[in-house]
Amino acid sequence: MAPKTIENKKGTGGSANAGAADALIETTVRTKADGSTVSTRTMNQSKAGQIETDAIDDIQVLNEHGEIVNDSLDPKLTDEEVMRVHRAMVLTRRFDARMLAMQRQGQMGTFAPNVGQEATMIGQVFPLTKEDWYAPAYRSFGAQIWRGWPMERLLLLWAGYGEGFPPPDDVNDLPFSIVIGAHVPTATGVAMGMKFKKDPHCVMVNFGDGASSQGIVAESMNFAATFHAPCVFILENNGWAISTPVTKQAGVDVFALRGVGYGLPSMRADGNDVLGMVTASRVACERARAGGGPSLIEAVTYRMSLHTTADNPKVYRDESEVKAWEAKCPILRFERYLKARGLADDDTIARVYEECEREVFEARERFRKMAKAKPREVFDFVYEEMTPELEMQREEFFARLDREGIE
Ligand SMILES: Cc1ncc(C[n+]2csc(CCOP(=O)(O)OP(=O)(O)O)c2C)c(N)n1
Ligand SMILES: [Mg+2]
Repeated sequence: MAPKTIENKKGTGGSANAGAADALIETTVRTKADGSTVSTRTMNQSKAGQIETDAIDDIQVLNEHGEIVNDSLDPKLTDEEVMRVHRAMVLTRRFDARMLAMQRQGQMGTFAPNVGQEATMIGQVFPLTKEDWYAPAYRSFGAQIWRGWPMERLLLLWAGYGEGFPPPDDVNDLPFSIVIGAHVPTATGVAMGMKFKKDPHCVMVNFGDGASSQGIVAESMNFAATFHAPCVFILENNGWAISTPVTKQAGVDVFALRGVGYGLPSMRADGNDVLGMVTASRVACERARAGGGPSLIEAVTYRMSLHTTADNPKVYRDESEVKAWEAKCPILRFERYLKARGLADDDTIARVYEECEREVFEARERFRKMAKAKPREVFDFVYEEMTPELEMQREEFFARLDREGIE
């Protein structure tokens, strides 16, 4: 069978290579009973491996050694900005590690770790303003902290407290959905509304490689493209959708091609290079705000840790794959860059880790003071009007709590 791989060629964002595409189409002419002819155009699968497209921009600024490999794409962040980006990535990782420890100690609910994806997280939200909207998926707490979510609120959220769920009043984020891809049409809808109201801002939504196979995600991208909605789609290709590898997720290995199919300007960024992510995201946000419509960014990264705390990846993936990605660590790479830029040495970096660790501990203390179980809430939040059976159960349960002196 012909290989299905479509190789991506480094490009400049021009139109797809029409010549190569034409060569893939075969025209068959069939004569009907009445003598008229119909022609059918089909894809010549035997040539599918030969598609070359320059419709996708490849974006990398820092290589694995922290060296600038493409100066023209460098977002030229100030000293203060790069240090803030570094701190945000470290804070994300410390928060992640602490939440995992808390979960293992029974103090935290199930959550989806973010280790290895910090550059994707922070790079994508860096260009957003407070007025722009952000619709995160469930593995996005680094980005949420950057956007202004207090860490204790995120701890409440993952520990199952209702008050942790709504975004803070002054943060233009949407609540996320555990139903894969379900938040993507909402983001497109908000973007379409913004266009209608001539609101000059944009909406960013992130989702995974697995989510990109959901029909609703395809519909959302198509709607956004058709109606020119100011929406930035971030497709986080982290190699896995629970135990399904990307090789079993799609007939292409370049997920950015999905955007090309809808007519979205599409980029493929090194998701472990925070500067590349900032550039890709900035280009897409500026395009959206300027009336240029939606874009797609495939962020190529890797889920270093568990899918969620309920999962053990050792049963379905080879640890050597994880080891290979350790060398591409987004934080270590950025630290090499900071050192070469003369902004940090081992001591300054160690101090950032200590300060972030302290911040996380302080948030944990605030969380512990707030996390008071409210058993009477178990009947709230599901039905606007409860069924008679539930009413009865509630009465019975409340009577028992009253007898036992529980609030
Ligand atoms: C509609 C729906 N189907 C299945 C699931 C179970 N599920 C939870 S996470 C997940 C994989 C998602 O993978 P991906 O989109 O790549 O995101 P990642 O977890 O890798 O960040 C699945 C199938 C779900 N939550 N919702
Ligand atoms: Mg994934």
